[in-house]
Amino acid sequence: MTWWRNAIVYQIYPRSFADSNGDGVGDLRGIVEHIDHLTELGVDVVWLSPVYPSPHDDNGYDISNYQDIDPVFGTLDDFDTLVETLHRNGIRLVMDLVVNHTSDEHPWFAESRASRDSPQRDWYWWRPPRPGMTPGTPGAEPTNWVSYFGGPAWEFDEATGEYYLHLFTRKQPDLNWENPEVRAAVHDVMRWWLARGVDGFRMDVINMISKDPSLPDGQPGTAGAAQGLLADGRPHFICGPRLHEFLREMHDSVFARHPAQLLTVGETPGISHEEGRLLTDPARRELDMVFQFEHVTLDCGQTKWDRRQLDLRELKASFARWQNGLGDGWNSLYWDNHDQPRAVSRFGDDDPEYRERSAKLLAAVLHLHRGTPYIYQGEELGMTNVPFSHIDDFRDIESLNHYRHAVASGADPDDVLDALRSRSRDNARTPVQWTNGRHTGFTTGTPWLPVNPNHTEINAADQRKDPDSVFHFHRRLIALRHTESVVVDGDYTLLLPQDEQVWAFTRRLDSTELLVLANLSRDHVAPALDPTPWAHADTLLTNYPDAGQPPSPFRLRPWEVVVYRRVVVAGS
Ligand code: TEU
Repeated sequence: MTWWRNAIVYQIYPRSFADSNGDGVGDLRGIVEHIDHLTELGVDVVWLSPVYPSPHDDNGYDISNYQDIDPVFGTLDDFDTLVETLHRNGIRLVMDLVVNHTSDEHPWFAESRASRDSPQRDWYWWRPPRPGMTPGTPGAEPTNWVSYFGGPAWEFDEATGEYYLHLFTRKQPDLNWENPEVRAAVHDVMRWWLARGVDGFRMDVINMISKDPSLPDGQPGTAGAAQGLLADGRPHFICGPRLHEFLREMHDSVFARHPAQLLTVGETPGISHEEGRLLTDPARRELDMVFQFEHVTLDCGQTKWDRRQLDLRELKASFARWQNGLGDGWNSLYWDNHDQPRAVSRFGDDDPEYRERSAKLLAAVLHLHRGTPYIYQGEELGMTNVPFSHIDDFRDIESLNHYRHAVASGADPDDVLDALRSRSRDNARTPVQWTNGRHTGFTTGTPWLPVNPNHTEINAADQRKDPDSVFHFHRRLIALRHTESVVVDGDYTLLLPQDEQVWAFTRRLDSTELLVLANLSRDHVAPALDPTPWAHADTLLTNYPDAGQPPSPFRLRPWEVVVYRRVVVAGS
Protein backbone atom coordinates (compact mmCIF):
# COMPACT_ATOMS: atom_id res chain seq x y z
CA MET A 1 0.00 0.00 0.00
CA THR A 2 1.12 3.54 -0.70
CA TRP A 3 2.36 4.89 2.64
CA TRP A 4 0.52 8.20 2.51
CA ARG A 5 -2.91 6.54 2.39
CA ASN A 6 -2.94 6.12 6.17
CA ALA A 7 -0.78 9.15 6.94
CA ILE A 8 -1.74 12.45 8.55
CA VAL A 9 0.03 15.60 7.42
CA TYR A 10 0.71 18.58 9.69
CA GLN A 11 1.27 21.95 8.02
CA ILE A 12 3.82 24.32 9.52
CA TYR A 13 3.75 27.98 8.56
CA PRO A 14 7.25 28.64 9.89
CA ARG A 15 6.91 32.38 10.41
CA SER A 16 4.20 31.76 13.02
CA PHE A 17 5.20 28.42 14.54
CA ALA A 18 7.98 29.05 17.07
CA ASP A 19 10.75 31.64 17.33
CA SER A 20 14.05 30.39 18.78
CA ASN A 21 16.11 33.60 18.58
CA GLY A 22 13.80 36.35 19.81
CA ASP A 23 13.48 38.29 16.53
CA GLY A 24 9.70 37.86 16.56
CA VAL A 25 9.61 35.54 13.53
CA GLY A 26 9.35 31.76 13.77
CA ASP A 27 12.31 29.73 12.47
CA LEU A 28 13.67 26.24 11.78
CA ARG A 29 15.27 25.82 15.21
CA GLY A 30 11.93 26.73 16.73
CA ILE A 31 10.40 23.76 14.94
CA VAL A 32 13.12 21.42 16.20
CA GLU A 33 12.48 22.64 19.75
CA HIS A 34 8.81 21.67 19.47
CA ILE A 35 9.24 18.27 17.90
CA ASP A 36 7.64 16.64 20.97
CA HIS A 37 4.35 18.40 20.12
CA LEU A 38 4.33 16.63 16.76
CA THR A 39 5.39 13.23 18.05
CA GLU A 40 2.80 13.27 20.82
CA LEU A 41 0.12 14.16 18.29
CA GLY A 42 1.32 11.28 16.15
CA VAL A 43 1.48 12.93 12.73
CA ASP A 44 3.42 11.24 9.92
CA VAL A 45 4.42 14.13 7.69
CA VAL A 46 5.22 17.81 8.02
CA TRP A 47 4.44 20.11 5.11
CA LEU A 48 6.67 23.13 5.57
CA SER A 49 5.48 26.39 4.01
CA PRO A 50 8.27 28.25 2.15
CA VAL A 51 11.56 28.88 3.96
CA TYR A 52 13.60 29.98 0.91
CA PRO A 53 15.21 33.42 0.60
CA SER A 54 12.47 35.90 -0.18
CA PRO A 55 11.64 39.60 0.02
CA HIS A 56 8.49 38.36 1.86
CA ASP A 57 6.06 40.41 -0.15
CA ASP A 58 3.74 37.39 0.17
CA ASN A 59 5.40 35.84 3.25
CA GLY A 60 7.80 33.61 1.36
CA TYR A 61 5.54 32.62 -1.55
CA ASP A 62 7.74 35.00 -3.54
CA ILE A 63 11.05 33.16 -3.78
CA SER A 64 14.31 34.84 -4.80
CA ASN A 65 16.54 31.76 -4.50
CA TYR A 66 15.28 28.19 -4.69
CA GLN A 67 18.41 26.61 -3.25
CA ASP A 68 18.96 28.23 0.13
CA ILE A 69 17.21 29.16 3.39
CA ASP A 70 16.16 32.70 4.23
CA PRO A 71 18.30 34.00 7.13
CA VAL A 72 15.13 34.90 9.01
CA PHE A 73 14.39 31.16 9.21
CA GLY A 74 17.98 29.95 9.73
CA THR A 75 20.56 28.21 7.56
CA LEU A 76 20.91 25.12 5.39
CA ASP A 77 22.57 23.46 8.39
CA ASP A 78 19.47 24.18 10.46
CA PHE A 79 17.40 22.71 7.67
CA ASP A 80 19.49 19.54 7.64
CA THR A 81 19.07 19.30 11.41
CA LEU A 82 15.32 19.64 11.02
CA VAL A 83 15.15 16.88 8.38
CA GLU A 84 17.34 14.64 10.49
CA THR A 85 15.29 15.29 13.68
CA LEU A 86 12.00 14.67 11.90
CA HIS A 87 13.27 11.47 10.30
CA ARG A 88 14.65 10.21 13.58
CA ASN A 89 11.15 10.65 14.97
CA GLY A 90 9.52 8.86 12.07
CA ILE A 91 8.14 12.02 10.46
CA ARG A 92 8.64 12.85 6.80
CA LEU A 93 9.10 16.33 5.38
CA VAL A 94 7.30 17.77 2.36
CA MET A 95 8.62 21.05 0.94
CA ASP A 96 6.50 23.81 -0.52
CA LEU A 97 7.35 24.19 -4.19
CA VAL A 98 6.32 27.57 -5.57
CA VAL A 99 7.13 27.45 -9.27
CA ASN A 100 4.18 29.05 -11.00
CA HIS A 101 6.02 32.28 -10.23
CA THR A 102 9.24 33.53 -8.67
CA SER A 103 9.99 36.74 -6.83
CA ASP A 104 10.81 39.72 -9.06
CA GLU A 105 14.09 39.70 -7.11
CA HIS A 106 15.02 36.22 -8.35
CA PRO A 107 18.12 36.37 -10.61
CA TRP A 108 16.12 34.63 -13.35
CA PHE A 109 13.71 37.57 -13.45
CA ALA A 110 16.47 40.16 -13.09
CA GLU A 111 18.11 38.65 -16.18
CA SER A 112 14.79 38.37 -18.03
CA ARG A 113 13.88 41.99 -17.41
CA ALA A 114 17.38 43.28 -18.30
CA SER A 115 16.54 43.69 -22.00
CA ARG A 116 14.19 42.47 -24.68
CA ASP A 117 17.11 40.49 -26.11
CA SER A 118 18.01 38.75 -22.89
CA PRO A 119 18.49 35.01 -23.42
CA GLN A 120 16.13 34.57 -20.46
CA ARG A 121 13.51 37.04 -21.70
CA ASP A 122 11.22 34.18 -22.58
CA TRP A 123 11.40 32.62 -19.09
CA TYR A 124 8.52 34.92 -18.11
CA TRP A 125 5.42 36.24 -19.88
CA TRP A 126 6.33 39.56 -21.54
CA ARG A 127 3.88 41.29 -23.86
CA PRO A 128 3.63 44.75 -25.48
CA PRO A 129 0.90 47.19 -24.44
CA ARG A 130 -2.48 46.89 -26.16
CA PRO A 131 -2.18 48.49 -29.62
CA GLY A 132 -3.21 52.15 -29.72
CA MET A 133 -3.14 52.56 -25.93
CA THR A 134 -0.69 54.62 -23.89
CA PRO A 135 1.60 52.20 -22.05
CA GLY A 136 1.10 52.20 -18.30
CA THR A 137 -2.44 53.64 -18.40
CA PRO A 138 -5.55 51.68 -17.34
CA GLY A 139 -6.73 49.44 -20.17
CA ALA A 140 -3.33 49.30 -21.90
CA GLU A 141 -2.52 45.96 -20.24
CA PRO A 142 -2.08 43.08 -22.72
CA THR A 143 -5.19 41.35 -21.27
CA ASN A 144 -7.94 42.46 -18.91
CA TRP A 145 -7.12 39.78 -16.29
CA VAL A 146 -7.47 40.74 -12.66
CA SER A 147 -4.73 39.61 -10.29
CA TYR A 148 -5.66 37.38 -7.34
CA PHE A 149 -4.56 40.12 -5.02
CA GLY A 150 -6.41 42.99 -6.72
CA GLY A 151 -5.60 45.27 -9.65
CA PRO A 152 -4.39 44.17 -13.09
CA ALA A 153 -2.40 40.96 -13.50
CA TRP A 154 0.17 42.86 -15.62
CA GLU A 155 2.90 45.28 -14.56
CA PHE A 156 4.46 47.74 -16.97
CA ASP A 157 8.25 47.74 -17.12
CA GLU A 158 9.38 51.21 -18.20
CA ALA A 159 12.91 50.14 -19.08
CA THR A 160 11.93 47.65 -21.77
CA GLY A 161 8.50 49.06 -22.66
CA GLU A 162 6.64 45.78 -22.08
CA TYR A 163 4.36 44.29 -19.45
CA TYR A 164 4.99 41.12 -17.46
CA LEU A 165 2.30 38.81 -16.16
CA HIS A 166 1.76 38.27 -12.42
CA LEU A 167 -1.32 36.34 -11.35
CA PHE A 168 -0.52 37.23 -7.73
CA THR A 169 1.37 40.35 -6.51
CA ARG A 170 3.48 42.46 -8.88
CA LYS A 171 6.47 41.02 -7.04
CA GLN A 172 5.49 37.50 -8.19
CA PRO A 173 6.08 37.34 -11.97
CA ASP A 174 4.73 34.16 -13.61
CA LEU A 175 7.24 31.76 -15.09
CA ASN A 176 6.68 30.75 -18.70
CA TRP A 177 6.38 26.97 -18.61
CA GLU A 178 6.13 26.85 -22.41
CA ASN A 179 9.89 27.29 -22.34
CA PRO A 180 11.59 23.89 -21.84
CA GLU A 181 14.55 25.57 -20.09
CA VAL A 182 12.20 26.75 -17.35
CA ARG A 183 10.84 23.25 -16.84
CA ALA A 184 14.33 21.76 -16.74
CA ALA A 185 15.43 24.37 -14.19
CA VAL A 186 12.47 23.55 -11.96
CA HIS A 187 13.22 19.83 -12.19
CA ASP A 188 16.81 20.54 -11.15
CA VAL A 189 15.61 22.42 -8.09
CA MET A 190 13.36 19.52 -7.14
CA ARG A 191 16.15 16.97 -7.49
CA TRP A 192 18.41 19.17 -5.37
CA TRP A 193 15.95 19.12 -2.43
CA LEU A 194 15.30 15.42 -2.83
CA ALA A 195 19.03 14.80 -2.62
CA ARG A 196 18.97 16.75 0.66
CA GLY A 197 16.48 14.26 2.03
CA VAL A 198 13.02 15.75 1.61
CA ASP A 199 10.13 13.35 1.05
CA GLY A 200 7.95 15.20 -1.41
CA PHE A 201 6.41 18.48 -2.48
CA ARG A 202 3.28 20.53 -1.96
CA MET A 203 3.01 22.41 -5.23
CA ASP A 204 1.65 25.92 -5.07
CA VAL A 205 -1.09 26.74 -7.64
CA ILE A 206 0.32 24.03 -9.83
CA ASN A 207 -2.77 23.96 -12.04
CA MET A 208 -1.92 27.49 -13.25
CA ILE A 209 1.42 26.65 -14.86
CA SER A 210 -0.03 26.13 -18.33
CA LYS A 211 -1.60 29.25 -19.81
CA ASP A 212 -3.37 29.52 -23.14
CA PRO A 213 -0.39 31.05 -25.02
CA SER A 214 -2.66 33.27 -27.10
CA LEU A 215 -3.64 34.99 -23.79
CA PRO A 216 -7.26 35.82 -24.59
CA ASP A 217 -9.19 38.45 -22.62
CA GLY A 218 -11.50 37.39 -19.82
CA GLN A 219 -15.25 37.74 -20.20
CA PRO A 220 -16.12 41.39 -19.30
CA GLY A 221 -18.17 41.81 -16.12
CA THR A 222 -16.79 38.73 -14.38
CA ALA A 223 -14.35 40.15 -11.85
CA GLY A 224 -16.51 41.74 -9.14
CA ALA A 225 -17.83 45.30 -9.04
CA ALA A 226 -14.74 46.85 -7.46
CA GLN A 227 -12.40 45.90 -10.30
CA GLY A 228 -13.48 48.37 -13.02
CA LEU A 229 -12.20 47.37 -16.46
CA LEU A 230 -10.79 44.10 -15.27
CA ALA A 231 -12.20 40.61 -15.77
CA ASP A 232 -11.70 37.04 -14.64
CA GLY A 233 -8.93 35.43 -16.68
CA ARG A 234 -9.13 32.02 -15.00
CA PRO A 235 -10.60 30.10 -17.93
CA HIS A 236 -7.31 30.83 -19.73
CA PHE A 237 -4.88 29.67 -17.06
CA ILE A 238 -6.64 27.19 -14.74
CA CYS A 239 -5.84 23.68 -16.00
CA GLY A 240 -4.49 25.09 -19.24
CA PRO A 241 -3.83 23.08 -22.40
CA ARG A 242 -0.47 21.56 -21.40
CA LEU A 243 -1.01 21.04 -17.65
CA HIS A 244 -1.20 17.26 -17.77
CA GLU A 245 1.75 17.05 -20.13
CA PHE A 246 3.90 19.23 -17.83
CA LEU A 247 3.01 17.17 -14.77
CA ARG A 248 3.69 13.89 -16.53
CA GLU A 249 7.05 15.21 -17.68
CA MET A 250 7.88 16.26 -14.11
CA HIS A 251 6.86 12.87 -12.82
CA ASP A 252 8.99 11.02 -15.32
CA SER A 253 12.06 13.18 -14.96
CA VAL A 254 11.99 13.66 -11.17
CA PHE A 255 9.79 11.26 -9.23
CA ALA A 256 10.07 8.13 -11.34
CA ARG A 257 13.86 8.28 -10.97
CA HIS A 258 13.78 8.63 -7.20
CA PRO A 259 14.41 5.50 -5.14
CA ALA A 260 11.85 6.19 -2.39
CA GLN A 261 8.16 6.73 -2.76
CA LEU A 262 7.38 10.42 -2.32
CA LEU A 263 4.26 12.43 -1.57
CA THR A 264 3.14 14.97 -4.12
CA VAL A 265 0.15 17.19 -3.50
CA GLY A 266 -0.90 19.88 -5.92
CA GLU A 267 -2.67 23.01 -4.80
CA THR A 268 -5.36 23.34 -7.45
CA PRO A 269 -7.91 26.13 -7.01
CA GLY A 270 -11.02 26.07 -9.17
CA ILE A 271 -11.01 22.43 -10.28
CA SER A 272 -13.91 20.01 -10.52
CA HIS A 273 -13.77 16.47 -9.20
CA GLU A 274 -13.45 15.20 -12.79
CA GLU A 275 -10.26 17.20 -13.16
CA GLY A 276 -9.21 15.95 -9.70
CA ARG A 277 -9.59 12.39 -10.92
CA LEU A 278 -7.38 13.01 -13.95
CA LEU A 279 -4.71 14.67 -11.83
CA THR A 280 -4.57 11.92 -9.17
CA ASP A 281 -5.24 8.69 -11.05
CA PRO A 282 -2.01 6.76 -10.36
CA ALA A 283 -2.04 5.25 -13.81
CA ARG A 284 -1.62 8.72 -15.32
CA ARG A 285 1.56 9.44 -13.27
CA GLU A 286 0.85 13.09 -12.44
CA LEU A 287 0.17 13.81 -8.73
CA ASP A 288 -0.70 11.74 -5.66
CA MET A 289 -3.43 14.09 -4.44
CA VAL A 290 -4.69 17.64 -4.82
CA PHE A 291 -6.06 20.38 -2.60
CA GLN A 292 -9.39 21.28 -4.14
CA PHE A 293 -11.29 24.41 -3.12
CA GLU A 294 -14.94 23.54 -3.66
CA HIS A 295 -15.85 23.24 0.04
CA VAL A 296 -14.11 26.49 1.01
CA THR A 297 -15.99 28.55 -1.57
CA LEU A 298 -19.53 27.50 -0.61
CA ASP A 299 -19.87 30.35 1.88
CA CYS A 300 -18.52 32.92 -0.60
CA GLY A 301 -20.23 35.06 -3.21
CA GLN A 302 -18.43 36.31 -6.31
CA THR A 303 -15.28 36.84 -4.23
CA LYS A 304 -14.19 35.49 -0.86
CA TRP A 305 -15.03 38.86 0.70
CA ASP A 306 -18.72 38.49 -0.15
CA ARG A 307 -20.01 36.37 2.69
CA ARG A 308 -22.83 33.97 2.11
CA GLN A 309 -24.62 31.77 4.64
CA LEU A 310 -23.32 28.22 4.37
CA ASP A 311 -25.92 25.58 3.53
CA LEU A 312 -24.87 22.33 5.20
CA ARG A 313 -26.57 20.33 2.44
CA GLU A 314 -24.23 21.87 -0.13
CA LEU A 315 -21.18 21.21 2.02
CA LYS A 316 -22.10 17.54 2.49
CA ALA A 317 -22.89 17.14 -1.19
CA SER A 318 -19.52 18.61 -2.11
CA PHE A 319 -17.61 16.24 0.16
CA ALA A 320 -19.64 13.30 -1.13
CA ARG A 321 -18.95 14.25 -4.74
CA TRP A 322 -15.21 14.15 -4.11
CA GLN A 323 -15.38 11.00 -1.98
CA ASN A 324 -17.08 9.05 -4.72
CA GLY A 325 -15.92 10.86 -7.83
CA LEU A 326 -12.19 10.26 -7.92
CA GLY A 327 -12.10 6.72 -9.29
CA ASP A 328 -8.64 5.38 -8.53
CA GLY A 329 -7.45 8.84 -7.47
CA TRP A 330 -7.08 10.04 -3.90
CA ASN A 331 -8.43 12.92 -1.76
CA SER A 332 -6.65 15.27 0.53
CA LEU A 333 -8.88 16.48 3.35
CA TYR A 334 -8.60 19.92 4.91
CA TRP A 335 -10.55 22.69 6.60
CA ASP A 336 -7.68 25.00 7.42
CA ASN A 337 -4.41 26.21 6.00
CA HIS A 338 -2.41 29.43 6.01
CA ASP A 339 -4.83 31.01 3.49
CA GLN A 340 -8.13 30.18 5.17
CA PRO A 341 -9.83 31.65 8.21
CA ARG A 342 -9.93 29.35 11.24
CA ALA A 343 -12.32 26.43 10.74
CA VAL A 344 -13.86 26.54 14.20
CA SER A 345 -14.93 30.15 13.61
CA ARG A 346 -16.10 29.45 10.09
CA PHE A 347 -17.73 26.01 10.02
CA GLY A 348 -18.01 25.44 13.79
CA ASP A 349 -19.10 27.74 16.60
CA ASP A 350 -16.40 29.71 18.39
CA ASP A 351 -18.68 30.87 21.19
CA PRO A 352 -16.88 29.69 24.36
CA GLU A 353 -19.79 27.38 25.15
CA TYR A 354 -19.46 25.42 21.90
CA ARG A 355 -15.91 26.02 20.77
CA GLU A 356 -14.26 22.84 21.98
CA ARG A 357 -17.12 20.58 21.00
CA SER A 358 -17.42 22.06 17.53
CA ALA A 359 -13.64 21.92 16.99
CA LYS A 360 -13.72 18.21 17.86
CA LEU A 361 -16.75 17.63 15.67
CA LEU A 362 -15.11 19.24 12.66
CA ALA A 363 -11.98 17.17 13.22
CA ALA A 364 -13.93 13.93 13.47
CA VAL A 365 -15.98 14.61 10.36
CA LEU A 366 -12.90 15.51 8.33
CA HIS A 367 -10.61 12.71 9.52
CA LEU A 368 -13.22 10.02 9.01
CA HIS A 369 -13.65 10.77 5.34
CA ARG A 370 -11.59 8.88 2.80
CA GLY A 371 -8.33 10.64 1.98
CA THR A 372 -5.25 12.07 3.65
CA PRO A 373 -6.13 14.56 6.41
CA TYR A 374 -4.13 17.77 6.81
CA ILE A 375 -3.94 19.59 10.13
CA TYR A 376 -2.88 23.22 10.00
CA GLN A 377 -0.84 24.39 13.00
CA GLY A 378 -3.14 25.42 15.85
CA GLU A 379 -6.12 23.58 14.40
CA GLU A 380 -5.30 20.72 16.80
CA LEU A 381 -5.87 23.23 19.62
CA GLY A 382 -9.08 24.67 18.20
CA MET A 383 -7.48 28.07 17.55
CA THR A 384 -10.02 30.66 16.42
CA ASN A 385 -10.25 33.77 14.26
CA VAL A 386 -8.75 36.92 15.71
CA PRO A 387 -10.55 40.06 17.00
CA PHE A 388 -8.70 42.49 14.69
CA SER A 389 -9.94 46.02 15.31
CA HIS A 390 -8.13 48.26 12.83
CA ILE A 391 -6.68 47.95 9.31
CA ASP A 392 -3.21 48.49 10.83
CA ASP A 393 -3.63 45.15 12.65
CA PHE A 394 -3.35 43.30 9.34
CA ARG A 395 -0.14 42.26 7.59
CA ASP A 396 -1.34 40.11 4.68
CA ILE A 397 -0.85 41.69 1.27
CA GLU A 398 -4.14 40.27 0.00
CA SER A 399 -6.06 41.85 2.90
CA LEU A 400 -4.27 45.19 2.63
CA ASN A 401 -4.74 45.38 -1.14
CA HIS A 402 -8.39 44.45 -0.86
CA TYR A 403 -8.99 47.17 1.73
CA ARG A 404 -7.26 49.76 -0.44
CA HIS A 405 -9.12 48.81 -3.64
CA ALA A 406 -12.53 48.43 -1.96
CA VAL A 407 -12.36 51.70 -0.04
CA ALA A 408 -11.06 53.55 -3.15
CA SER A 409 -14.11 52.33 -5.05
CA GLY A 410 -16.52 53.64 -2.45
CA ALA A 411 -17.09 50.76 0.00
CA ASP A 412 -17.74 51.62 3.65
CA PRO A 413 -14.43 51.00 5.49
CA ASP A 414 -16.28 49.42 8.45
CA ASP A 415 -17.96 46.91 6.15
CA VAL A 416 -14.62 46.07 4.53
CA LEU A 417 -13.03 45.59 7.96
CA ASP A 418 -15.86 43.35 8.99
CA ALA A 419 -15.26 41.12 5.96
CA LEU A 420 -11.51 41.10 6.69
CA ARG A 421 -12.19 40.02 10.27
CA SER A 422 -13.98 36.92 9.10
CA ARG A 423 -12.01 36.14 5.92
CA SER A 424 -8.48 37.54 6.16
CA ARG A 425 -5.61 35.08 5.89
CA ASP A 426 -4.10 36.75 8.95
CA ASN A 427 -6.65 34.85 11.03
CA ALA A 428 -4.59 31.75 10.36
CA ARG A 429 -1.24 33.45 10.76
CA THR A 430 -1.15 34.63 14.37
CA PRO A 431 1.46 32.72 16.39
CA VAL A 432 0.77 29.19 17.55
CA GLN A 433 -0.56 29.38 21.10
CA TRP A 434 1.93 27.46 23.20
CA THR A 435 1.28 28.77 26.72
CA ASN A 436 -0.86 31.25 28.60
CA GLY A 437 2.24 33.41 29.20
CA ARG A 438 3.73 36.45 27.52
CA HIS A 439 3.37 36.30 23.73
CA THR A 440 2.02 32.79 24.34
CA GLY A 441 5.57 31.41 24.53
CA PHE A 442 6.01 31.96 20.78
CA THR A 443 8.86 34.47 21.12
CA THR A 444 10.86 36.37 23.71
CA GLY A 445 10.81 39.37 21.37
CA THR A 446 7.92 41.18 19.70
CA PRO A 447 5.86 38.85 17.48
CA TRP A 448 5.59 39.92 13.84
CA LEU A 449 1.81 39.51 14.18
CA PRO A 450 0.35 39.88 17.68
CA VAL A 451 -0.94 36.75 19.40
CA ASN A 452 -4.64 36.09 19.74
CA PRO A 453 -5.71 37.36 23.19
CA ASN A 454 -7.57 34.10 23.77
CA HIS A 455 -4.28 32.22 24.26
CA THR A 456 -5.02 32.37 27.99
CA GLU A 457 -7.91 29.98 27.28
CA ILE A 458 -6.56 28.10 24.26
CA ASN A 459 -2.96 26.88 24.42
CA ALA A 460 -0.91 23.75 23.93
CA ALA A 461 0.52 23.54 27.45
CA ASP A 462 -2.92 23.33 29.07
CA GLN A 463 -4.32 21.02 26.42
CA ARG A 464 -1.50 18.51 26.54
CA LYS A 465 -2.25 18.05 30.25
CA ASP A 466 -5.99 17.63 29.72
CA PRO A 467 -7.05 14.24 28.28
CA ASP A 468 -10.39 15.77 27.24
CA SER A 469 -8.83 18.56 25.15
CA VAL A 470 -9.13 19.27 21.44
CA PHE A 471 -5.45 18.27 21.19
CA HIS A 472 -6.03 14.80 22.65
CA PHE A 473 -9.14 14.36 20.52
CA HIS A 474 -6.96 14.90 17.45
CA ARG A 475 -4.43 12.46 18.86
CA ARG A 476 -7.15 9.81 19.14
CA LEU A 477 -8.37 10.47 15.59
CA ILE A 478 -4.84 10.13 14.25
CA ALA A 479 -4.37 6.86 16.13
CA LEU A 480 -7.67 5.61 14.72
CA ARG A 481 -6.52 6.12 11.16
CA HIS A 482 -3.34 4.23 11.96
CA THR A 483 -5.18 1.26 13.45
CA GLU A 484 -8.58 0.99 11.70
CA SER A 485 -8.29 0.05 8.06
CA VAL A 486 -11.94 0.94 7.49
CA VAL A 487 -10.96 4.60 8.02
CA VAL A 488 -8.41 4.34 5.26
CA ASP A 489 -10.07 2.06 2.76
CA GLY A 490 -13.76 1.83 3.66
CA ASP A 491 -16.46 2.68 1.14
CA TYR A 492 -18.23 5.94 1.80
CA THR A 493 -21.98 6.53 1.88
CA LEU A 494 -23.62 9.86 2.69
CA LEU A 495 -26.87 9.52 4.66
CA LEU A 496 -29.62 12.14 5.15
CA PRO A 497 -28.34 14.44 2.37
CA GLN A 498 -31.28 16.83 2.89
CA ASP A 499 -30.84 17.26 6.63
CA GLU A 500 -29.84 20.88 7.34
CA GLN A 501 -28.21 20.19 10.71
CA VAL A 502 -26.94 16.63 10.73
CA TRP A 503 -23.93 15.29 8.84
CA ALA A 504 -24.22 11.51 8.75
CA PHE A 505 -22.22 8.98 6.78
CA THR A 506 -20.98 5.42 6.91
CA ARG A 507 -17.67 3.83 6.05
CA ARG A 508 -17.62 0.13 5.31
CA LEU A 509 -14.83 -2.36 4.73
CA ASP A 510 -15.66 -6.06 4.63
CA SER A 511 -17.66 -6.75 7.80
CA THR A 512 -16.70 -3.56 9.66
CA GLU A 513 -18.93 -0.53 9.38
CA LEU A 514 -18.60 2.91 10.98
CA LEU A 515 -21.42 5.38 11.40
CA VAL A 516 -20.45 9.01 11.90
CA LEU A 517 -23.24 11.21 13.24
CA ALA A 518 -22.61 14.92 13.72
CA ASN A 519 -24.92 17.74 14.73
CA LEU A 520 -23.72 21.06 13.30
CA SER A 521 -26.08 23.20 15.36
CA ARG A 522 -26.91 24.40 18.86
CA ASP A 523 -30.21 22.48 18.78
CA HIS A 524 -31.05 19.05 20.13
CA VAL A 525 -31.85 16.95 17.07
CA ALA A 526 -33.15 13.50 16.23
CA PRO A 527 -31.67 12.26 12.94
CA ALA A 528 -34.21 10.28 10.95
CA LEU A 529 -32.16 7.07 10.78
CA ASP A 530 -33.15 3.57 11.78
CA PRO A 531 -31.14 2.74 14.92
CA THR A 532 -31.93 -1.00 14.85
CA PRO A 533 -28.80 -2.18 12.97
CA TRP A 534 -26.67 -0.17 15.41
CA ALA A 535 -28.26 -1.44 18.64
CA HIS A 536 -25.15 -3.45 19.64
CA ALA A 537 -22.55 -1.13 18.14
CA ASP A 538 -19.51 0.12 20.07
CA THR A 539 -19.01 3.83 20.56
CA LEU A 540 -15.62 4.47 19.07
CA LEU A 541 -15.35 8.20 19.63
CA THR A 542 -17.48 11.05 20.93
CA ASN A 543 -17.15 14.63 22.11
CA TYR A 544 -19.59 14.28 25.05
CA PRO A 545 -18.24 12.43 28.07
CA ASP A 546 -21.33 10.37 28.84
CA ALA A 547 -22.29 9.00 25.41
CA GLY A 548 -22.81 5.27 25.90
CA GLN A 549 -24.73 2.76 23.80
CA PRO A 550 -26.49 4.17 20.73
CA PRO A 551 -29.81 5.70 21.84
CA SER A 552 -32.99 4.53 20.17
CA PRO A 553 -34.17 6.59 18.39
CA PHE A 554 -30.93 8.44 17.64
CA ARG A 555 -30.56 11.78 19.41
CA LEU A 556 -27.76 14.33 19.22
CA ARG A 557 -27.01 17.19 21.61
CA PRO A 558 -25.62 20.60 20.47
CA TRP A 559 -22.48 20.09 18.36
CA GLU A 560 -22.33 16.43 19.33
CA VAL A 561 -20.40 14.00 17.20
CA VAL A 562 -20.41 10.28 17.80
CA VAL A 563 -18.80 7.45 15.87
CA TYR A 564 -20.24 3.93 16.12
CA ARG A 565 -18.65 0.71 14.91
CA ARG A 566 -20.45 -2.54 14.25
CA VAL A 567 -19.73 -5.90 12.77
CA VAL A 568 -22.03 -6.44 9.85
CA VAL A 569 -23.63 -9.85 9.78
CA ALA A 570 -25.01 -11.09 6.49
CA GLY A 571 -28.30 -9.40 5.64
CA SER A 572 -28.20 -6.70 8.34
O1 TEU B 1 -2.52 30.22 -2.84
C1 TEU B 1 -3.18 30.27 -4.04
C2 TEU B 1 -4.60 30.57 -4.02
O2 TEU B 1 -5.22 30.63 -5.05
C3 TEU B 1 -5.31 30.85 -2.79
O3 TEU B 1 -5.20 30.06 -1.72
C4 TEU B 1 -5.22 32.28 -2.48
O4 TEU B 1 -4.11 32.63 -1.73
C5 TEU B 1 -6.44 32.59 -1.71
O5 TEU B 1 -7.50 32.24 -2.50
C6 TEU B 1 -6.51 34.01 -1.44
O6 TEU B 1 -7.77 34.26 -1.00
C7 TEU B 1 -1.17 29.94 -2.87
C8 TEU B 1 -0.56 30.07 -1.49
O7 TEU B 1 -1.14 29.10 -0.66
C9 TEU B 1 -0.76 31.47 -1.01
O8 TEU B 1 -0.33 31.65 0.31
C10 TEU B 1 -0.01 32.38 -1.94
O9 TEU B 1 -0.27 33.71 -1.60
C11 TEU B 1 -0.39 32.16 -3.39
O10 TEU B 1 -0.46 30.78 -3.75
C12 TEU B 1 0.66 32.76 -4.29
O11 TEU B 1 1.83 32.03 -4.20
